[in-house]
Amino acid sequence: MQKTVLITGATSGIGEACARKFAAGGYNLVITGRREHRLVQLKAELEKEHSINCITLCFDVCDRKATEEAIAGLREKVQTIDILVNNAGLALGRDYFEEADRNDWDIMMNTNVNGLLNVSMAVIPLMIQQGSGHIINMGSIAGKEVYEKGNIYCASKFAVDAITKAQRIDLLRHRIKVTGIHPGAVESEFSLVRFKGDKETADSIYKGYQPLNPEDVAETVFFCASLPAHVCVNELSITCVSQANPFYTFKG
Ligand code: NDP
Ligand code: 8X3
Repeated sequence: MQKTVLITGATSGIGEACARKFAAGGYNLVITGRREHRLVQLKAELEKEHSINCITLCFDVCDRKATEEAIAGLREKVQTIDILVNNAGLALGRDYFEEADRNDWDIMMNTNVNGLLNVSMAVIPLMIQQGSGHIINMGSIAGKEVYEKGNIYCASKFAVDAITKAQRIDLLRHRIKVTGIHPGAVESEFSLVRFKGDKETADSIYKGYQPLNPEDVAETVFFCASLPAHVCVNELSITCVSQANPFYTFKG
């Protein structure tokens, strides 16, 4: 039986690359995001290229009711959700703590933490019912070490790390694997979003070295999902060769 993977934030970057990788690997897909036209376009492309089915769900992960309804509607459409990639997330702003915009903080915490909880709580009952599952949460090296002006983005990713560990412990008895992936700098729409459309600043983040690309992270996610049923990668940090951690990137 073909397996199904649900990927949040599949309209760009890492999530989109994961959708392409899993489709090429023969998985059926459930792809989510707020930009419906991108979901529709990706579905058409992947169903044409690969012998898979792709369901699109357009909702905001911060909206608990919309998340619950969208995922409840899957019960009639898919037999199982074998893998959940909790990837939707963002950074907004990069400011000193006392100068930051509280609204940015609320959006980051709501998306990166509550959004991940909303999706997890909607999918976990299905995994319990089927007696297996694999949750892959997108953390960050920013969830391992706090850097200057990273404050609440870092806090949200530290929370993702703690939630990942908690899920791994509490879901053991249901045979649900839980993996945390912690990438360093990845060139995607991430910085454009973080710097609110300021392309020059966003581009400057990736100058002078070769960052990861979304496909590099998708390879890693797919690897973790492809291991034998009794094996779980608990966590994995991945950076480009020029980056050691949030503080040290060799540019030259
Ligand atoms: P992108 O901006 O390219 O993609 C972010 C995705 O998240 C989009 O598909 C977006 O979809 C979705 N998303 C954001 N907010 C919401 C929301 N409220 N509801 C539903 N979907 C939402 O960034 P990346 O691919 O780089 O980021 C993906 C994940 O990887 C994030 O969790 C990020 O924190 C993490 N990460 C990124 C790194 C990087 O350097 N790029 C490094 C480490 C971790 P839409 O706008 O259509 O809703
Ligand atoms: C994104 C990586 O270093 O910009 O999570 O915070 S970083």
